[in-house]
Amino acid sequence: MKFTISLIMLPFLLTAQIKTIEPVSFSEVTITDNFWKPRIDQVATTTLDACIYQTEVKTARIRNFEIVGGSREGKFEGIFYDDSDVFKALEAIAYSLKNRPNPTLEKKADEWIDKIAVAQQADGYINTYYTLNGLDKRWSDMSMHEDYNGGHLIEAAVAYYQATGKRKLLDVSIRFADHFDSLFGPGKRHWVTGHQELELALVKLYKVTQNTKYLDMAKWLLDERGHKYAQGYTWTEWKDTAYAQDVNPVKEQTEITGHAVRAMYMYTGAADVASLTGDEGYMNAMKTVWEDVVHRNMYITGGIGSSGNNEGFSVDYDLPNEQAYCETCASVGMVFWNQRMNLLTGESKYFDVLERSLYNGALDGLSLSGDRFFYGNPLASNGKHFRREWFGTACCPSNIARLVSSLGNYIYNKSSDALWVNLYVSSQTKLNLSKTTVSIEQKSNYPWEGDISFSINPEKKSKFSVMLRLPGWATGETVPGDLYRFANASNSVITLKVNGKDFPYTIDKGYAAIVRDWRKGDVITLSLPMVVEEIISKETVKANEGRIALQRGPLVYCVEGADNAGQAWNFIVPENTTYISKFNAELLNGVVTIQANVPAVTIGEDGLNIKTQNKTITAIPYYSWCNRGSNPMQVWFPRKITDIKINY
Ligand code: FUB
Ligand code: ZN
Repeated sequence: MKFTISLIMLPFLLTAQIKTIEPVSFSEVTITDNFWKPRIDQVATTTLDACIYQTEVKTARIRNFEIVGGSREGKFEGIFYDDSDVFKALEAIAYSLKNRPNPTLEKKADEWIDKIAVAQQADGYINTYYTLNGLDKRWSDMSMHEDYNGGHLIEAAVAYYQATGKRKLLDVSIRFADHFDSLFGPGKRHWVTGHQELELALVKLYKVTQNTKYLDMAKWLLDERGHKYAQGYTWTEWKDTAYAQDVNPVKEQTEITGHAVRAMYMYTGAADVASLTGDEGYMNAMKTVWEDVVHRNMYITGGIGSSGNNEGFSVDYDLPNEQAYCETCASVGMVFWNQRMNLLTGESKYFDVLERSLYNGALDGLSLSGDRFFYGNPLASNGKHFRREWFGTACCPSNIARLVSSLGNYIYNKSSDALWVNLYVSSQTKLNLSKTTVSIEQKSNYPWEGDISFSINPEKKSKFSVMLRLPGWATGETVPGDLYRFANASNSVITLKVNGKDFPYTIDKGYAAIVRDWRKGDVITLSLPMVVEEIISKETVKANEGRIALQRGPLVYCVEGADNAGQAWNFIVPENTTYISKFNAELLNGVVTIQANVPAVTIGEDGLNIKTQNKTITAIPYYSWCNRGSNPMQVWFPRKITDIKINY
């Protein structure tokens, strides 16, 4: 029979081709890592307790649900998006229950879920703010986060169902999604979400239910933007169309604008929709906007959204250090979006950026004690910043908690005959590759050391590809684009061996491709050069003029007063400085420090003169600063004395 491809079939074929790469779920990955396992355990034992205490005891978030459900009397207390924090905490609990089963925690989650279910209206609507302040006003103001709250409900429900098999919350979320669908969509009312989130959540709901209605809704929501459909509606909270990424249709967008978290969530949903539908308009727009973010608007920490005014982007290259807003949630959003971009394209550069945001901008949001948080993550401090127990707008704590506890989602991708290793995190997983079951064990002391081993154990001899990400920082590319570059290209090389012998790998989209017949007991060893690199930023970034930053492996470093006699702003780092790095198990839960002997400026005893004398400065990983009280801190160090800001 002759087989021809019709134009109508093309999108489906594209979809089939694109969809072949998928992430290995956190539920199939056991993390054993020296760096991450203690953080994941700490989220389970400490961070979640803090979230539960704040959500249930210190604030009225759970009480609002009880009042709606009738088990308590009272009025709504809090902010209209507070329900979302309950859902995000539940999502973090779900991942955590899989990582570390805990019947008491599960009982608490079930209790919350019962209260949420009772608070759902008969038509599927769920929102404590409007239910207690007048249901007649619901869905009248696109900026009031009803859909944002609903999106977080869906994400929590999917995670809880996947972790526990319990579907009560999933059913609540399906009723909410169906309620939304009954009001909005083609031929019904327009809706431009004030805070994007529902798009990516609906994709998750589609994946778990396989009901294409939810994928269509996600795409419809994205298609709604950029047509001024919001005009004529009340927008209490919205500032302008650029703030809300509503100037142009998403498919025609080329520049990043506005609120950073909203943008990240929207582009995550758009990349998801592009992967699942093969829609080239979304694919191309995503790539262009991503370049605008990474090439012109991203901090070296992978943080984004420099301006506090709009909690987002300002103009290109406006990256102030001390005033950097860099919300923790925006870095978490960078992790989401870059994962989806990698799935869409197969290119490793998206994981290079993801790794940067994860280990630096996002992880900085969580204290080493697990119960203090940063909302903003500046790259310089005069010593007045401090970590807080909670915030009035408390989006960041549960966001970092859900990210850390779902880390297993980001380590591996798979197809029918290939495994991609995206993150170097010691872990075990078992997969079907080329029709056989393969156990994989990854081991390293990353990010402190660059030697990584993989035991590959197929049940029977089999040919498949193992693709190892060659991080940009190890191949001489600081960050994709030219915003940042290494001052001196290091001569260190990457080595890759299979069973102790050099393997002649090819490079495919930034991954070392090892294609061969694998047998039980095969071992890959990858050695990445962990050297201290000086980074220079493009001259157009005025804040970093005449300055360098330090990076070792994936970690960006800073100098904090606590290690430097209370000072972090009084030294210069001239060219040809020598750096010594060493692991200090006693410091900050164990970190590699970088030390250098450099000129430091002090004010003479007479108060009339300044003098310069050499001192040893100690730099620590950026994520670990401000864990010993408030301290001055800097990431970008001056080369010359004229660039020292002596005030600090
Ligand atoms: O609007 C909900 C959350 O509050 C946003 O994601 C954060 O940026 C903060 O504005
Ligand atoms: Zn936040």
